[in-house]
This record gives sequence, C-alpha cells and structure tokens, in this order.
Amino acid sequence: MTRTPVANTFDDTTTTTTSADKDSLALLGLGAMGSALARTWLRAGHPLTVWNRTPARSAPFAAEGANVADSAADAVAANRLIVVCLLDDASLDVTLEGVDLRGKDLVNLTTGTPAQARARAEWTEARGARYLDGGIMAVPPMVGVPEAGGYVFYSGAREVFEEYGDTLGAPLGTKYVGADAGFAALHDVALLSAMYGMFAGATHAFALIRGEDIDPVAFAPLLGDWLVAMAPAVHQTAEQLSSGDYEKDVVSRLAMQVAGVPTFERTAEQQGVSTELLAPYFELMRRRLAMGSGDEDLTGVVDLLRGRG
Ligand code: FVH
Repeated sequence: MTRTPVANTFDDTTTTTTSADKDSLALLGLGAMGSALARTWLRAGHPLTVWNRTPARSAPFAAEGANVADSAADAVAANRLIVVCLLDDASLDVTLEGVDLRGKDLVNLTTGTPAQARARAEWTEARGARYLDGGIMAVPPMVGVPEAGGYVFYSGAREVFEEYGDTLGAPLGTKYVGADAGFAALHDVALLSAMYGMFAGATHAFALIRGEDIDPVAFAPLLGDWLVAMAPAVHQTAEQLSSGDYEKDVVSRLAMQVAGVPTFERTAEQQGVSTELLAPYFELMRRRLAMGSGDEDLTGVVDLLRGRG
C-alpha cells in the first residue's frame, strides 16, 4: 500500500498514490458528498476503504485506488478512523448495527440535529469508540477546492480532531467549535437556516419582478450585490446581543422600518405576489414595536423568537 507521496493534493491530473505517512481511513457512504470526499482523500494519498449500501456506487473507486469493502463491518474492521457521510441519522443506525466499534474513532459528517449528535456521541462511547461530529458547510463541487472556502464544523472529542487534523483538513477546511458534540450541528443548522431566510427573500424579490419587462439575469447581480452589502449587519446584531444594548449605533430605527412595511405589502399586492414568505417577519417587527422598541433596529426580534416578549 506504500507508494510515492503526491505533490499536489488538488491537482485533477495527479495519479492517485498513497503514502505511509498518511492516515488510512474508512468512508461509509458514497453519495454526492461522500464520493467527493473519497476522491479528495485518494488524491491526497490516504489509503482509503470505502463502503456504500448500493455496491454499484463503490465499484468506480476500486479503479481510483480505494479498497472496496463488502460490508460496513469489514470497512470498519480494517481501519481505526471511520468517517460516515450518509443521508440521515437513521441511516447510521442501519449501517452500524452490530458493527464492532471498540477502539475506533468515529467521525460523523451526516447532517443531523444537535440532539442526534449528542445521542450519537453517547451511543458511540458506550461502544468503546471516540466520537467527533461534523457539519459540512460546502456543496460537493467545493470539496478539494480550497479557494472555494468550504469547511466543516467539528465538535466532540478534541483529541480526535487534533490527531487527524491533516486528514480531516484534506477535503475541506476545519473549524472546531467545542467539546459539546451537538455544537457542530447547531452551527451548521444555524448557518443553513440563515441561508434559507436569504433564499426566501430572494424568491420574493424575483416574484416581484416576474412578469415585468425586467430580465432576471440582469436583476440577479443587483440582488446578489445588495445581499452582500447588507450581510455585515449581522456583526451589529451580534454586538447588541452581546452587550444587551439594542439601541446602540442604530442606523435604521424599527419605528421607521415598520412604517415602511405597508409599502412592501402594497407593492406585493400590486404585483400579484403573495406576502406569505415575509408576513411572519413583518408581524414580529410590529409586535416588537408595540413593546415600545421603536428606537432599536431588528435585534429585539431574536428575543421574540425565543418567547421573550
Ligand atoms: N450534497 C450536498 O449538497 C450537501 C452539502 C452539505 C452536507 N450534506 C449532507 O451530507 C450527507 C450526505 O449527503 P449526499 O449529498 O452524499 O447525499 P446522497 O447523494 O443522497 O447520498 C446519500 C448516501 O446515504 C446512503 N444511504 C441512504 N439511506 C441509507 C440507509 N438506510 N442505509 C445505508 N446507507 C444509506 C446512500 O446510499 P445508496 O442510496 O447509494 O445506497 C448514499 O451513500 C447528508 O447528511 C447531507 O445532508 C450534503
């Protein structure tokens, strides 16, 4: 299994080679994300054992230098570091049922809730293994492309994170966010939730211009640039949450913003567009204003969502 080390981890033209100083590992799950991870580890020279529920998905990896295991148990038996990237938490139950995990290090890159991650950590430790949870902040084309900026949140066993730092960092950047196994999932879901809020706003914007003589392709850069320009507002929200002073450095008063809400509602109506994506947010803004918070901006809505106020 010892071959020449690769010169460039991310060079597509590099022939797959493995090196004795690279961690060997098993990867369970060769979906879109698992396949991208597998190829990056192979190109980086890691001896890799792969397993997938549907064997046809594993077969191409033999030609790329991977050991293809007949079962998840075989893949786990042959390695100490076990990375799992499956559809959901239930897939892990099925895949790892009856598999001997004693002395193994399990890194779970499957998206799940913080509670699932914490339960999986207990489940793993009860089986004599160490547990590190991961939340992937990337889509498959970003894997193995450092300049794309993708990374993985990790939480749980810090020793595992540190011991396999180079290996975990080969496909994507890494950010360790704490010993609580649920924190990677919490960071992951929080960021993805913000992303869906952004997509919801963009969806509403496209609906407003749809049907008019406005080219969506010409409109898109205006929309994208505006979202980028507004994104730094999260830092002020964070400062205000941290200090508890929601009126500090306010630029756009809540009273002013709520006064503008009917403009958004009427424009949507005139364009024949439902306000159902924005209406809950507008309702929360009005409720916060009714609490006498007109000199704040939007930070107080965080407390409303948490049932305070
Ligand atoms: N792809 C993406 O854009 C996102 C980016 C952020 C992170 N997610 C999460 O990564 C996990 C895997 O996602 P994926 O993109 O690889 O998903 P699929 O291509 O659908 O592959 C799913 C794999 O899971 C296997 N699988 C499903 N159910 C079971 C089961 N009951 N037992 C064993 N394996 C199972 C499936 O096997 P097969 O269908 O080929 O037999 C695939 O290997 C996921 O948590 C994302 O949220 C991806």
